[in-house]
Amino acid sequence: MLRPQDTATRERKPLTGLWRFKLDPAGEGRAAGWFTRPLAAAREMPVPASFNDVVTDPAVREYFGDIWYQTTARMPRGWDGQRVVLHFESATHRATAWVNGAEVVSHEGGYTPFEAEVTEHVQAGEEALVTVVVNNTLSWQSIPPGVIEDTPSGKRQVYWHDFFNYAGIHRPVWLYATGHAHLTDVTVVTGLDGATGWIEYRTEAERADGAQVKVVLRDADGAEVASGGGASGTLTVENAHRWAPGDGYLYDLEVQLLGEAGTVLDSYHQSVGVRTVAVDGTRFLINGEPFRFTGFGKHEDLAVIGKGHNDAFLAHDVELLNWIGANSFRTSHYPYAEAVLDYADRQGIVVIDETAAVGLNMGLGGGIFGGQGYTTFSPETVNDQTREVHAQAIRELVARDKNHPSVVLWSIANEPESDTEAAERYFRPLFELARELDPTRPVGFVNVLLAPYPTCRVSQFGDVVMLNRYYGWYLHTGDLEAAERAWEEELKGWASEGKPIIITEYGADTYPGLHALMAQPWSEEYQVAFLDMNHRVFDRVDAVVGEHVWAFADFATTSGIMRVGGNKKGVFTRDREPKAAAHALRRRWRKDL
Ligand code: GCB
Repeated sequence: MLRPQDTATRERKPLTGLWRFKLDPAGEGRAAGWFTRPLAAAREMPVPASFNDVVTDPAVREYFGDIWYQTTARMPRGWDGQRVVLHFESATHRATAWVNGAEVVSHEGGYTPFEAEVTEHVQAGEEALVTVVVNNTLSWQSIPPGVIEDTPSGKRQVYWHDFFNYAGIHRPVWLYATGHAHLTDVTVVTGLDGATGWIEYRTEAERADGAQVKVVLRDADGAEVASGGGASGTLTVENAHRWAPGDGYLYDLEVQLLGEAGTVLDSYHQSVGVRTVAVDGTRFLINGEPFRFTGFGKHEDLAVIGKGHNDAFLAHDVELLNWIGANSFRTSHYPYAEAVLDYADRQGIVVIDETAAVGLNMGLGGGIFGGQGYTTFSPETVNDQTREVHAQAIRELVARDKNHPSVVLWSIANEPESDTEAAERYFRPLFELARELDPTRPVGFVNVLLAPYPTCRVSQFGDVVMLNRYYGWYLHTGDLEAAERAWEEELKGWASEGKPIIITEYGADTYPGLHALMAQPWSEEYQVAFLDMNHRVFDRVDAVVGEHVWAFADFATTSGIMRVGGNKKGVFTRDREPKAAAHALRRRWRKDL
């Protein structure tokens, strides 16, 4: 699937703004044909945004089930005779859409795009009724999973990940038009041979019998540097300007589909960063040079709009990453908006790209250790069907993000159960799948403290070891000396595996403004001391090639005794003000100061 674009042959129209919105607790809307007419008794809701924090009614905030969104869009007059597509960048966690009463598409998974051709249901110059039913219920067969429990006060959605289950239409929705003969996919893989770069490209097209493909590569100044023809091929670039951390240099590959007499039937622009990624022993190499990750696990999480994408916060967050000396982040715990990855490409920020497979561990719940009363892997819980949904999530992640130079590593799950035979059986084929889909990038998963060295049975499949560890917080709370000893011992065990180790999470909840001379947990001083202790340990273990603090900013969670107005492990507050730890990290990471 290609991202909607405005090009010489393509035109798009955003459907962002206020949509009609209505909850459907009785689940009656489909049978009653709510998609055939304007939604009755609807309120208005912004798109893109989560609906949860826009409202004032707790019952709406916590609602799970069918949620209807509807808008009316006028087709541009110039789209007569064109192929028209309705495209969603995401709808959380699943959706079905109708155009003028006709069902056009259904999609499972809250963080990847989907689309449908709607040509036969619309008319240029006329209005079209676009209706979507989004469903935010989590089950054992959703990624992430959850269950609905019966409680004395009614049904309750339970899930095991430590962030609020925001839902709605979080990213832009588009209508776009192309000619009937059109490109459907472009893949680029890049390599380096000394100063020479090469770009292997593959294209796919539909309704394009007899059409030819022509490609032109231009540098950032617009000068043509290479060209070629054919549905696939290889271009070489002498003295290539490499994409590198901190230097987001991009070439533009224009792919044209040509008809008889050279008419341009379709044109698509793919940005290309020429770089390589490899793992060599305990080193993580970008362009053949050892790379050390500094940065954070993040969230898409903002006041009022929840997981709604916002360009101002994107630009500001990247300013803060640069200010603090972070060269990378992980899309914990789901694929982020595509605009985020485009921006990371242009800014030279390195990304660990994660699926939404979080919470597949019944030893954990909402950041709290302790049995959840279920068995993780069983025919009734996380089962073969779940694994197929998980596999599809990996396919869609790779399909969406394969061309981003910023993405250097796939993370196929966060903190699943990983010390059992069932876990080994579940994950082996998923690693095989990820490798088959993308042989060019390393693959890993994030290991939890419940499967410490040497008990993990899944890390054997990874090219890198990714560890979330909370020595000094959940373990040895307040006793950094004991934490330091225990942490170093475990880490040295992992180092003996001979793979690069990235510490994907380490962090301490910190209430901004709380101070303690004796560095007590929750104080700003303790967060600094906690990070210092971790850094001493990392600096003694050569195999550690990355440190991602948990978390970039404070974020919303479900409520509970372990959370004070959400998770407070942010180095920045939710509104992006620095805690003392931000300055301490800046001193460690900004080598130029
Ligand atoms: C973890 C999870 C993350 C939580 C964090 C915490 O290990 O990966 O989602 O928010 O711990 O703060 O407990």
